[in-house]
Amino acid sequence: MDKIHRNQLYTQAKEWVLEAGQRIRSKIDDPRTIETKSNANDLVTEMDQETEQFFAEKIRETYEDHLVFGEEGFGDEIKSLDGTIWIIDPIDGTMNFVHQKRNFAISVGIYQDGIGEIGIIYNVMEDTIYTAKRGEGAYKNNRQLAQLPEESLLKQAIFALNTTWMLPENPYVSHQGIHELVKTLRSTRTYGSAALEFAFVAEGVIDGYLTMTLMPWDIAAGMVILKEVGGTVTTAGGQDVDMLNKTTILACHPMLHDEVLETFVDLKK
Ligand code: 2AM
Ligand code: CA
Ligand code: CA
Ligand code: CA
Repeated sequence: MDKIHRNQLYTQAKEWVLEAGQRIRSKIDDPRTIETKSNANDLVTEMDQETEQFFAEKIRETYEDHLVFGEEGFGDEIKSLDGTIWIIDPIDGTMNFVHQKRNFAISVGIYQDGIGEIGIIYNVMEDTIYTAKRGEGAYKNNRQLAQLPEESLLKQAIFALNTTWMLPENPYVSHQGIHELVKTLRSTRTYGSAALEFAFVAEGVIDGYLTMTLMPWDIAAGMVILKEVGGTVTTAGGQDVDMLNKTTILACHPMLHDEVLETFVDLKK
């Protein structure tokens, strides 16, 4: 994608994200219809659905040949990464949206033939927007984010970790491995929005994010943003991320990435 095209697309995408965010904010105190999906804690509201529909309609009206890959099913059936694909999570952190009325984000990644060109993560209630265009740096609002520092050590790092997969019955990581990781880290945080967790790593307010079950729409924007500040993003086993399927994620400073992979992430096969 050439720079002029990318800039035009970025300007349009950002405008729609801000508009969608404004709609959510204006309805934040409305009564909610909350449904569940795969289990009792997997929530979805009419606002998740309306917001995804908003994007799907705008994109289809404006860019006939673009495709939409979204969580709530208003997009296209995506079987390959060919073409221009908007990978959208209309509300990332639905549980926070429902329970806290904050700490959730709109996440939009635009990919061209599998390459992340644009990433936008909007912390709706804070009115904070993280953006990146490939090769042009990452921004928080109008301020460019610094490159990650040259050196980083696990013993001084804060990682975002979701405590549910640290339970004994988790099928992914051995008990011993995860205990060692938690003991070695300076501390952990759990924010409940994968997109914001990526944005916080890019911003340098946390140093890494390790998680076991994410979908492409959770990470598409965050990967573009984090790569622009020199972060490394792979699966928890160090492989390239598959942008079509469910995946594990290790997103952090390159030095920490090696340290986590070498020492602690002892994935169960
Ligand atoms: P969501 O709010 O859009 O569903 C919470 O730790 C994070 O994990 C959120 O980003 C949440 O996205 C995501 N998440 C929740 N359930 C998930 C699931 N079953 N598969 C993948 N991601 C999930
Ligand atoms: Ca969801
Ligand atoms: Ca999500
Ligand atoms: Ca969502």
